[in-house]
Amino acid sequence: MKHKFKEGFYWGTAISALQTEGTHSDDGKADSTFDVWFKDEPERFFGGEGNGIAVDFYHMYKDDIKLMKELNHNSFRFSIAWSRLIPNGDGVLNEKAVEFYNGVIDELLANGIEPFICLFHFDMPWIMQEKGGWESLEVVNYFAEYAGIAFKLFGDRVKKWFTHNEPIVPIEGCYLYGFHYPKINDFRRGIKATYYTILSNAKAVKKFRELRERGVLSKDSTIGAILSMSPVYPRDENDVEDVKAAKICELFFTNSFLDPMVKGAFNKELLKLLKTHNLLLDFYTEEELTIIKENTIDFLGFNYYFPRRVKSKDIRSEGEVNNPEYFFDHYELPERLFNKDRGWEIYPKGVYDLLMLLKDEYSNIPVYISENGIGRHNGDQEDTDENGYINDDARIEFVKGHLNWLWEAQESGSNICGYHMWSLMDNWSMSNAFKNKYGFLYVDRENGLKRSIKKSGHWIAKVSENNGF
Ligand code: BGP
Repeated sequence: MKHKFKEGFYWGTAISALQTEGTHSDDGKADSTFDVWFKDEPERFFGGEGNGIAVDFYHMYKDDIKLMKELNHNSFRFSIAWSRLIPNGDGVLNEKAVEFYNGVIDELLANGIEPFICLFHFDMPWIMQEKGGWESLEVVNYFAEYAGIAFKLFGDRVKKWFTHNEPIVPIEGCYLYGFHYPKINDFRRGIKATYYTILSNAKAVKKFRELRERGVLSKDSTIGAILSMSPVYPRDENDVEDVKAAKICELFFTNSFLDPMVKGAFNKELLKLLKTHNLLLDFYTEEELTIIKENTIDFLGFNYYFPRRVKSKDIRSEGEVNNPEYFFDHYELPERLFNKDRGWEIYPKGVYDLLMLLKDEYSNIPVYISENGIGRHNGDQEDTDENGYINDDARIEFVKGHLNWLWEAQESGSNICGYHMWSLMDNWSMSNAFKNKYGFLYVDRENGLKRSIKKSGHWIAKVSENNGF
């Protein structure tokens, strides 16, 4: 076998609460921004479908865990819905939520699957949004309190924790490009929310460390964050302006979160750029900067879907900077391989380039791929045979390509320790609703949400069993 992964390599998948659990508000869950937004503007969601019962992981988790076992998972990432666990936001627990998450954790452990828990995967409780969401220091403190509660409730069994999933996405969606509620287009507010999200990470990490030191959490528990990462490539690496454009893009989309979370300090070049454009806000305190400095993450998860390709501006920007694209244009590689259902370029080597960046510039922090995958709409349909079996060879090729480069990175000294695919099963997503199907499991929404394993699921089961391919 050529591609053998190191011992203890984590194999599995990821899901999030919002996208799979289903709301089930009769069991005490309060609204998140997505619930409210859907009530107001259902037309913003593909097919006019809200998350509703999603794929009902809330009731079907035991059977889903059986299927994970068939896929030979040794680990699995899911998220807690803050608005389910603490519906009023004030520390009073929803016992049904505690029961549900305990059930999931215990069932995973009974099946030899290590739980990885993420605290925030896009689903801001409405009550917190009303207090200002990530623009509010009060919400930051509530988040740290929620984190502490979750650590105490579940940390006796869960050893792998994450504060945020792709924290840049709510910034892009809520404050820059309008694809998440409250759909604001205001760079300065986005920068403020970025800062407070970073502070919330550090405060949750601080709480985690205190509890670990006091022996409430086991000594080998670790905490990380999950970032959405794309390598940034200039159109022409010999063109100074293109290279400069790519560098700026990287400052905004990579260094913004990675530097404070891993190195404990904001990137100096990014700060300089913000200052030059009068975007550097001055509401932070020295005490907060110290918290950020002293509470960096133990390990990193990153989600990789596509690379970013960038060129210098065709038309020079003028006036106020209102988003990062003030500084660069996106560029499409004419000969690129891409997923026509989703429009994203497929570039497996990107994963290697990112891992080398972490190795060389971020002290080779322990890292694992926390999402990677291919969202197919017509593709999965076209590959379905007359018995309803999905022969998704394209997904297998996609995974194989990325695993190949992951293995190359391992051989080149990367501290890579696992691979989670997005996703266990087809699920609902923010605004794309049920359009893009990412699962190793097909979910038959016409037939009681019945799950069945796709060809790619059978394939990955073998890879996981053999710890390579
Ligand atoms: C990631 C998110 C996931 C998931 C995925 C696919 O950014 O962390 O939650 O939804 O993207 O996105 P989409 O369903 O929009 O294709």
